[in-house]
Amino acid sequence: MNAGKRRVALVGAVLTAATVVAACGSGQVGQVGGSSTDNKKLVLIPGVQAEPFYISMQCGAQEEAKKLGYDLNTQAPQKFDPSLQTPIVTGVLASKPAAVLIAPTDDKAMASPMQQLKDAGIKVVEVDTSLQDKSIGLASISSDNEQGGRKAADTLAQLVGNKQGSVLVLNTIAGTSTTDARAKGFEDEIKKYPNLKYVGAQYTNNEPAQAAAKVSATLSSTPDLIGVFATNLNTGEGAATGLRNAGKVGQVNLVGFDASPNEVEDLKSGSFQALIAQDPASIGRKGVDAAVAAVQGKPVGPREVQTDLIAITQQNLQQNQKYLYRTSC
Ligand code: T6T
Repeated sequence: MNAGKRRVALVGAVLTAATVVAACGSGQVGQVGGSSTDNKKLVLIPGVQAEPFYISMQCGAQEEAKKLGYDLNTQAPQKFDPSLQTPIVTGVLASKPAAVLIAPTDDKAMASPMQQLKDAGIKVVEVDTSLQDKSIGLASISSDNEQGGRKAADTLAQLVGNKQGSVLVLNTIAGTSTTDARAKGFEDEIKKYPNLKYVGAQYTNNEPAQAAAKVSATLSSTPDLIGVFATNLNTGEGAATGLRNAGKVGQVNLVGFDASPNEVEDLKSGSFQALIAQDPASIGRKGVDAAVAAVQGKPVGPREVQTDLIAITQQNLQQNQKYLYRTSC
């Protein structure tokens, strides 16, 4: 055992002893770590702060926590980056909540800090993104992202009709479980349409400006570009800017993921032809349900829970208002 692990083990042992003593003192049967049944603290750690997808998730989680008599505190990194999310996890560990709901920003790099939560007796639930290691999170709540990618491919093919041309995927950061799955679903499904030539995926680092630049560069190198699939909100917003700058709105069909207020405005004005919207508030609510069940020692339910996805176009926007993301609760 190295020095770091020994320190974590020691802290874990002290926390366990302290919790048992406290619980015995109040006449209750104690559980280990942060998860005694009278601990009502939950923490949500989204992928990035001030972003409508995660704000909507937070709203759903907060509502559900309140209903169940728990306090939910949210702490998010400034960027979608495991080196910024890790210190948040470490700080949360010290505050000993009963459970943590987390959207890991990398499917491998976040395993070690999340394991520390688990080792301290804190219940861990994944919301939205997930780790490759399935042994840390008790439950994982997300959209069926691969199916979302397939839906994007079918929607794009329908929009293009019989025309021929090239299609591009703009992805975010490799190692993000959700967007990797969306790109894979799209890539598999687009093969069904021989009139569409898939020219591969490019990464935007989750930066709208990089997405806009990649669209401009691809328009120069691939003059028959007929479609773009942007795998998330920032990438989609940037791709729409790129098409506007190049005067290609409507000529190149843009299918985005998510439904931020900017994306919805861009759908109305025709920069996007379709958006694959998720249901982040449900992800938050179901995440809290799983976390509270675990804290109370009840069955958590299935480990993988999938929430709705819907393809929104100008035609069906009106009846799908409940899927549009929020910027405050
Ligand atoms: O698309 C969502 C989320 O599902 C993904 O994991 C990361 O990007 C978003 O937060 C949108 O920016």
